[in-house]
Order: sequence, then C-alpha cells, then structure tokens
Amino acid sequence: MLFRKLPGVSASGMGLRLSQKFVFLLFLSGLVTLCFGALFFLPDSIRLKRIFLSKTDSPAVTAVSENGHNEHHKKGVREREQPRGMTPARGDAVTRLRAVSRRPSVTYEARTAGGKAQEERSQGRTEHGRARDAAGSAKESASSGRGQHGGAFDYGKFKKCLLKPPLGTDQGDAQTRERRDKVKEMMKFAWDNYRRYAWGKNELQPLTRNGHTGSMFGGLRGASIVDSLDTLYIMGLNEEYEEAKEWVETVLDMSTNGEASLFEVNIRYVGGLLSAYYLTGEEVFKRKVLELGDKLLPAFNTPTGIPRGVINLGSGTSWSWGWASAGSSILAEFGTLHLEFVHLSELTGNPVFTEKVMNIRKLLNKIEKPHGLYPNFLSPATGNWVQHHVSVGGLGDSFYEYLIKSYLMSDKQDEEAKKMYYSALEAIESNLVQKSPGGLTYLAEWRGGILDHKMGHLACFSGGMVAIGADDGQPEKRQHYLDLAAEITHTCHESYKRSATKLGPEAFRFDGGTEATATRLSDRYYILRPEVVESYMYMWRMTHDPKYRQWGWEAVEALEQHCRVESGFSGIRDVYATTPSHDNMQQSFFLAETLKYLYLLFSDDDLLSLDDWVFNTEAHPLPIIRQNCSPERGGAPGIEATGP
Ligand code: DMJ
Repeated sequence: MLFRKLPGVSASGMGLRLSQKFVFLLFLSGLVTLCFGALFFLPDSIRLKRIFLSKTDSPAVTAVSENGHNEHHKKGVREREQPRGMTPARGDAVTRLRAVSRRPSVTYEARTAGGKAQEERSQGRTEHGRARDAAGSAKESASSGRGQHGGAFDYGKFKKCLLKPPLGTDQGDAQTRERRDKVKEMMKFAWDNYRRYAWGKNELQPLTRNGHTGSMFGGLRGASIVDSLDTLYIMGLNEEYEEAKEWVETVLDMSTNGEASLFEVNIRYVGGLLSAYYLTGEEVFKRKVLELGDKLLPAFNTPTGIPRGVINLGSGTSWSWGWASAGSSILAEFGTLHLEFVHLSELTGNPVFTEKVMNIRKLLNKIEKPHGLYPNFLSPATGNWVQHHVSVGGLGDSFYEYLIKSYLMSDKQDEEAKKMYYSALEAIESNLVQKSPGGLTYLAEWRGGILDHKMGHLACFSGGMVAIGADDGQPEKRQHYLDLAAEITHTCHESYKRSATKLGPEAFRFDGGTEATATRLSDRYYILRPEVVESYMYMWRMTHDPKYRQWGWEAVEALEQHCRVESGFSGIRDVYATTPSHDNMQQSFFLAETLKYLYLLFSDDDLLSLDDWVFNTEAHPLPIIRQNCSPERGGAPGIEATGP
C-alpha cells in the first residue's frame, strides 16, 4: 500500500531494472554479513553478542528449579546430555584407525627411555615453546618456557624424584595375581569391543554394537580412548596402549564446536592426557594437553572468575547449564579443576592456570558458609550462593576430594587447602553424618537445614577420601577419621550386599524402615560406577584388612555375571532384579576408574604408590609436586630412584 502512494514506484519492483535489483540485493546481503561478522569481534560481555552468538547465563534463559534436574549431578549431567541411542558421528572416516604396527611388549623402562630420548632430541627449544607452537597462540597464555621450579619442565628429573617405581614390583600371592589377571582380562574385553564397534566415538553401546558421541564433550571424540590410556599402560596392555597413543597423535582434534562440560573435559581429557604424559614421557600427550588447557581458559571470563559450566572449545564462548539454578555454577564442577590446572602450570611454567583455580579458592574461602557447609550452587556473576543444598554426593562431591588431594599433591605444602578440607569435614560430620537404627553410618543431604536421609552411590567415594586424609588430621582425630572411613565404606558395601545382583543402586535411603536400599524405582540403576570399589582400594592400602580385597572380588563376580554382555560391559536398570535389563552403555569411567581401582586393589602398594601419586576424580594419577626435588633425593637410603 505504501509503495503505491509513491510517484513512479511500482509496488512490485519499486521501478528498478532487474540488474539494479540484483546489485541492490548483493549490496544488502554484503551489509548483513558484515554486521554479523562484526559481532564476533565484540567482547563477550556485550549483550548483543550473547543474544546472537551464544546461549547466555541470564536467569531468564537458564533459571530452572533445582527439582527440574536430576540431582545426581555429574552423572545427572551425563545422562541428560548423552543420547542413549546412537548419535551419528561426524568424521567417521577420519576417526577410523589407520593400520597400527603391532609392536612386541616393551618394558616400562624401555618405554620411558623412549620418551626421554625424544625429549633430548628436541634440545635447543624450550618444552613450552614446542607445546605452544602446536597449540597455536591462545590469547591468555603468556609463555615463559619455564617450569614453576625454574627452567623448562624436565621429565628426566621428575622421574628421578619418584620414591617408588610407578609400575610396581609385581609381587603378591597366587590368588591375588589370578584376581588381578581377571581384571586385566575384563579391561581387554571392554577395550577390544570398544575398538571393534565404537572406535573413535566416545563410548561403546555394547548391545547395539555401535558407539555414541554424546554432547557433553563439545565435539571432542574418543573419550574412552583418552580415559583408558593410563589403565592400559599400567596393566601392560602394550599393543592397545600404542593404538590409543596413535589415535591421540593422529586423530584427536581439539578445535571442535559444541557444548563441552568444562568439568568433564577437565577430569577425563586433561586428566587422562596429563597422566599419560607423566607415566610415559611421550611428548604428544603434553602437546595435546597444553593445547586443550588453553581452550578451557575463556570459561573463567566471568565477573567473579568462577567459571561457567559449559564452553564451546572452538569459539571460546561459555555459558551456564540451562538446568542450574538461576544461571549458577556447580560446586563439584568449578571445585574440581585444581589438581589438573596446577599441573598445567607446572608443565608450562605459565602461572595463569594456577591463578584461575586459586581465584576460585580465594572466593570460596572468603564467602560466608552456612554452618561451615558449602552449598552446591554459586552465581558466577555475583559470587553468592544461589540456594542452600549441600551434598557430599552429586553436585558437591569432588570439591571436597580436591581439597585434601591439593594438599597431598603439593607435597603437603598447601596449608590453605588442608585447613579448608578439615573445616569442611568437621561441618560435614556435625551436620550430615548420621547413624541408622541398624548401626550404619551414612551421609545425608542437607536442604537449608532439613536433612534428606539419602546417600548416593557417588557419595561412596568419601570412604577413600576420609581415609587418605586421616594421617594429616589432628593427632587425636586420626584414628577417628580412619574409623569413619571404614564405617562409610562398610555402609556402601551393605548397599551392594542387600541387592539381588550384589551391585549397588544409584541412591539408597535410610528412612521409612529401610536401610542402605533404594526405595524409588528411579534410584535402582547401576551404571558401572567406581566409587565403592574406589573406597575399597584406598581402605586396602590404608589398613591391609583382607575384607576389602574380598569385597572387591565380590564386585568383580557381580560385574561378570550381570554386566558383561556379548560385546562389552553394560550398566543395568535395576540392581534388585534377578535378571536385570541392560542400559546399553559402557561408560568411559568404567575403563578409567572401576577397572583401574580393582586392578590396584589386587596389586602391590608400590604400583602407583600413594607416596608419589594422587588420583584425580576420574582415577588419573598425577604426581606429587616435590618442593625439594633433586637427583640426590632419589638416592636417599631406602628410596631408590628408578627414572631412566
Ligand atoms: C566419574 O566421572 C568421576 O568419578 C566423577 O567425579 C564422578 N563420578 C564419575 C563416575 O561415577
């Protein structure tokens, strides 16, 4: 109508010739492209950019009541994010393994010597320089080329600082060796099937014999490969390890787009690559992990420095989980970065990684804590708690674990972490630790002062955590902590013992006359989780009480009977059903953690000795950073240096 009123302009074409219309359209589309492109150059904080280019953490977009999401946090996240059916994978052709030359088994010393030789060949350029070349020039990393203790990171020196040979001395009685071999066979079976049906995908779906990619790794592939590297290596599955290494070297691509969980990428990929590097000295793992570390840094660009939970590794854009209360970040996610980030600084000499996690620590130290407890949701915008839900299971768990492990990994120098850990434990004991009428000790959850008498499978890691921290507590509390650790582990064992399958449910309750048993249908599943056998392993190392090995063996038998299927291992939907149905998922943490902890349980204490290593929350061993490490240290009486 409007056009008709203009003289000389027709409604249909405004009086322009065809060629003029074409030029005009061309100009218009150029202008639109230019404007859109310019958005990429705006700082992340500009609202316009967030509206057009990413999801935001604005409450309007993400506010979802806590009840709206699965409380089991990390697994809750993974369950939500991972489609159970197969997701078509991009780049199938590239992910197919190129023919790998089968090498004869090599000894640990020979393998590490190879790593060292490689290092020596590259003299003349700093370690960090080489890594940076490969990683490209991420804005935030100012390379110094020096390790934190001065000079480039020296792998040979690091090896000489270990008190025990990382691969142990392989002793033990016949039965224990047999059991260890059985666990190794399980690992090989799980790996072979992954390799055959799901190679390059993130996890195997053993019933449908395919792989899935899921979305929580933001397009990263091969989660099972990276998560398995160290397990394969310590078990002496050398051909499999070599294949995995080759895949990392030739296929693993870090510049992917999609929703990556900062937490999951950190514990599995960063943790897995760091461990692989420290165990083998292979430069490729260091190069890859430094590349990945740089890509995680933009998640920390928030008003408080508390990172958001999700990041696009390709663009660096980050946002909060849509289900997290009012755009908040999750305690167990931003509180489970410390060990890996300190090691990234150690390897690069670049303090930026340590600064990021120390900033989180500073805020958590300063903020007021209800009854000394740490709630699970915190706003990265204001630095305030968003609501008062406290749990040592999902949403909170590994934050506490990383406090004590930060202290241990610092060669017991990080007094702040120590203080925070023991005060948190005190608050947990006063507010959450409960005793059931039947005498079982358990950890309840706390909602603004009201107790929910439920304990998650995830919370069962705490038996091990309390045990490894026992020795450094107040002298008068040491025995008490060991007892507490044993009681928690006993309760978790009861949750297994009271089921038909002898595997434990996702969550069990202590109310309405039940003890250590799941009452809701939705809590009855078991997804190959490690936390219970993890505590058996630590308790075994701390006490050498044979019952822990026996309990571990019961778990092996139950896994074999109920979770082993023709083409791998699968979780089950109901631990109380005598013929359980399978969930068609071989989780990557089954290879990284469950089987590794079982293998360690049936090994000597010097295999990845706790005097030298701490395990990240995905069971990837990271070395203790020695304050006074010199080659002479390894020569001290009784502590033989074993490096190449
Ligand atoms: C693993 O990914 C890690 O242990 C994490 O901390 C929580 N638990 C899962 C396995 O259950």
